[in-house]
Amino acid sequence: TTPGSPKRGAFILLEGVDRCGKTTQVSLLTRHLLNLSLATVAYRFPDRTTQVGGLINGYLQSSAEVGGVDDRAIHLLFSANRWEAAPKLADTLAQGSHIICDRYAYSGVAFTSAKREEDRSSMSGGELTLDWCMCPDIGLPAPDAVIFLDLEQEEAEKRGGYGGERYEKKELQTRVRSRFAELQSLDEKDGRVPWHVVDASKSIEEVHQELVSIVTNTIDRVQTESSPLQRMWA
Ligand code: Z5A
Repeated sequence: TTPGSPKRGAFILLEGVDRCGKTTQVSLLTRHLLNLSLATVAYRFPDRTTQVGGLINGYLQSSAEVGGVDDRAIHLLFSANRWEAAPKLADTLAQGSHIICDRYAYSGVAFTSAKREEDRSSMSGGELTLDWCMCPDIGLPAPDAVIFLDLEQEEAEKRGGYGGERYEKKELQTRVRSRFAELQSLDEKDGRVPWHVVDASKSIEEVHQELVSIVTNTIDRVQTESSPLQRMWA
């Protein structure tokens, strides 16, 4: 930060399995910060409004039985969808706005690395290892905190049956949850991006209060320490 320029905003990421309440909490948090007159922007990935996002949307909404898209190709599209937003993310933060983001690179890695059992229509061979899946996202702006909304599969299912999208299946979601845990351990070993695991089975208001406290502390830390924006897995 040069003298006179605003302190950068904090980049807060919400991750979790399907139905854990990310969308609900992102909008509550965004409203909370805006009510405090703190400039805040909500992001979500995939961003289905771009051309790349349109391809992802078509893929997610088509039946898994309809083959033809290689697992690696779709993985790279999800990553491209983040890279096309990366300059805007970095700019927004540099201008002093906070970002509350619904899914990001951790979802990218967790879902692709968990899907092989599901997507037998895939034409690609070999393993989709965590390492392989992480590579395309190396260097993206890194969040200052990951908030993982943790929800048992049985609880998630009580929130309504899964819809028709390709990844909304019980076995896949269970594997995704354990991939997230592996990514959390990697970040904890690395010691740069802190994770906060929150019990998402509590009421919307209880979860919100817990997130407000994490977000407030993260903003304080980022702005007090003037910490520079980090890069994902670099
Ligand atoms: N994906 C990928 O493969 N690779 C990538 O790189 C990325 C994503 C970024 C679409 O994502 C798919 O893309 C997703 C991962 C994959 N596949 N799956 N599964 P998406 O973001 O578009 O969709 P989603 O994340 O699955 O969103 P969602 O279903 O809307 O879930 P949510 O945002 O976590 O939950 P919600 O909409 O806030 O709440 C769900 C319901 O529960 C709703 O009725 C709420 O009122 C209710 N709710 C929320 N909180 C509570 C509490 N605390 N108690 C009770 N009920 C609650």
